[in-house]
Amino acid sequence: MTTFRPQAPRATDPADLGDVDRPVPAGVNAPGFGSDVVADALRATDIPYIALNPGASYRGLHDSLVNYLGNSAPQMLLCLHEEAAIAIAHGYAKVTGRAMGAAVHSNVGLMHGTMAIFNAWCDRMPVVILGATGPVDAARRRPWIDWIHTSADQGALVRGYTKWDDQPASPAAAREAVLRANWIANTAPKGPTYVNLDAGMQEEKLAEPVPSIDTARLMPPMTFAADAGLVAEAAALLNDAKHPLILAGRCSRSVEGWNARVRLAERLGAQVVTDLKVAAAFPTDHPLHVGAPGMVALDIAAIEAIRNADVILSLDWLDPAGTFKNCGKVGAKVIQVSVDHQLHNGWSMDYQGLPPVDVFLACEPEAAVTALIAALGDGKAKPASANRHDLPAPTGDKLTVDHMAAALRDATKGRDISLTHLSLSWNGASIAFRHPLDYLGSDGGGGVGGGPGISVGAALALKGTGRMAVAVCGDGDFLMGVTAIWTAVHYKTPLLFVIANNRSFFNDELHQERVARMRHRPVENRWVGQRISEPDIDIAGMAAAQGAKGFGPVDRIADLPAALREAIAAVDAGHVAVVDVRVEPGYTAATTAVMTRAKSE
Ligand SMILES: Cc1ncc(C[n+]2csc(CCOP(=O)(O)OP(=O)(O)O)c2C)c(N)n1
Ligand SMILES: [Mg+2]
Repeated sequence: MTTFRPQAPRATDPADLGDVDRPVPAGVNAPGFGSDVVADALRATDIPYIALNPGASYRGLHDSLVNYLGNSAPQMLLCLHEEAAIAIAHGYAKVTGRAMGAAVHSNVGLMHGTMAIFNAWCDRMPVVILGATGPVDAARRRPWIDWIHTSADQGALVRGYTKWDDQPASPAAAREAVLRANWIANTAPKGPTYVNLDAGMQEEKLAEPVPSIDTARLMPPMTFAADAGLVAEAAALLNDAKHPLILAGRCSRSVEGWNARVRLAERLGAQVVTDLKVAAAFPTDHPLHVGAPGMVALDIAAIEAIRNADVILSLDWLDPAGTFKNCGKVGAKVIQVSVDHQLHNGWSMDYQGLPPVDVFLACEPEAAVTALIAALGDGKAKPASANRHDLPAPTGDKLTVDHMAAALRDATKGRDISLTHLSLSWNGASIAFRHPLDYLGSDGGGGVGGGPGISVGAALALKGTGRMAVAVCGDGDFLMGVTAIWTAVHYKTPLLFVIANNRSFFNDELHQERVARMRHRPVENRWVGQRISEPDIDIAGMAAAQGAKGFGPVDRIADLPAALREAIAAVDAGHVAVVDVRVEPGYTAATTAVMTRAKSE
C-alpha cells in the first residue's frame, strides 16, 4: 500500500571518515597562531567537514586544521577542483539543511569556485566558504606569487551571490567572522557566506591568548512566525475556496513538515503542484498532486489546474510570477509564503518577477502550514477529484531516457533511494517521490557541471542512513564536474551515477533549432558545435581512472537491468559506481514544445 506519510529516517551523526587521512599526532593543545584561533572557531560551529583544494594563501589555516585540530571536527575533504569543493558542500546542505565548510585558495581558487557558489546561492543552500589572500601588508609579501594572489576587496568577486562576506584583520575578529558566517548562512533564507583570511593574520604568532567566548550565545537559532491576523485571513480564503491549489516550492527536508503539507492539502481538498527545480515537497503520486513535476515546462494538467484555481497558496514557490505568465490568465487570489525577499539584491535577478499577492505570510513554509492547520481547525477533509499518475510507457527499440528511468525504477524497487540530481532530459513522471529525501532538487543556478559535486556531498550526508544516493546526470553535466568522483572514492562514500549520455549538449541543440526556425534556416544543422562524439568519451573509463567502478556503455535496452544490478551491488559493497547509458537525444514532449516554439522570447 502506498503511504503518503513517511516516517523520519533514523537520525545520524556525520559519517565517520576517521580512518581516512590520519595525521601523526602533533602534540599541540593550545592555540599559538592566528589560524589556530580560526580553527577553534570552526570547531565551535560543529561544521563536520571542510571541502578544499589547497593553496599557500591559507597554508597557516591548513596547518592548524591538520596539526592543531588533528584533521577532525572538521575533517578535510580534498577536492580536485574548487568548483567540486563548493558543490560538495552545497549537496551536503541539500540533505541536512546545514552548512558545511569549504576552503579555496586566494583569488584564483575563489574564481574557480564562483559558479558553484552561484548555484548554492540560487538554491538558497548554506555554505561557509573560507578564502584567503596573500598578505594584506605589502611589506610581508613574497615576491611575485603573493602579489598576483592578492587582490583588493576579494569578496567583491562573490558579493552579488553570497549573503555576507568579511576580511577580518585580527584573530579575534576572524573568530567572530567565522561564527557570524555560520550563523548567517544557516538562517533562512539560507545561502553561502564568505570569509577572506589574510595570510599574514593567519601566520602571525599570538602575542597573548585570545580570551575565550561562549560561542553558543553568539549564534541563536532564529525562526519567523507568520502574523496571526494574516494567517486567519489566509485560512478563511482557503476555507471558502472552491478550487484551492497549493504550489509546493522550497520546503525543508523535515518529515513532519512533509506530513503537515499532506494534512493541509487533504483538509482543503487542494490540488498540489510541484517542480523539479527544487527538492521533493509533496508525494507526486498522491491523488491531489496534479500531473508530474517538470524542470523547464509545467505539466499541461498543472497549467489547467492553476488557471482553474480560485485561491493559490504558494509555499515559497520558486517563481510564481513566471508560472502565472506561462499559464496565461490566472484569476486566483494568491497567498504567498516566503522570507526570500530578505536576500534579494541589486546584482542577481534570480529573485524572478514580482508576483501578484493578496496575503503575504513572511515566514518559512513549515511555520505557515502549521499555523494554517491550527487556524482551519478540525474539519472533515474536503472531497477532491483524484488525479491519475501514469508511468511513462517507453516504446520502440531505441534506448531512450524513459527506458533508462524505467530500468532504474525496477532495479531500485523496494529500497529507499535519494535522487541527488536529475538530468534535464528526465521525465518527472518516471519515479514517484514519497519522502522529502527522495529528490533533492536541481543545481539551483543552472550552472552545468554542478551535478557530480552536489551528488557527492549529498551522498556523504546520506552515508549510513540506509538510503542509496543516486545521481542521474547528463553527459555534459557529468563531464564538467567529473573529478568530484575521486573525492567520493577517497572518502569511501557509496554513490550510484547513471549517465543519460546523449553525446551532446542537447539542451542547446533545441535552442539552435528554435533559432533556425525563427530565421528559416536549416534545422538539421542544430547539432554542429553541440555533439560530444568522434571520439565518443569513455565515461566508464573516466570513472575507473578515479577508482570508481565503471559500467557500460550500455546501448541496448535489454542490457540495462544487468548493468544496473551489477552497479547497485557495487554501491552496496561501498563503491562509487558509474553507468554510462547511451540514450537517444530527446526531452519530454512538453519541454521540447516549450523550447522549440517559434516565439522570439
Ligand atoms: C556552466 C554552463 N555552461 C553552459 C550552459 C548552457 N547549457 C545549458 S544546458 C546545457 C547542456 C547540458 O548537457 P547535458 O548535461 O549533457 O544535458 P542534455 O541537455 O544533453 O540532456 C548547456 C551547455 C550552462 N547552463 N552552464
Ligand atoms: Mg547530453
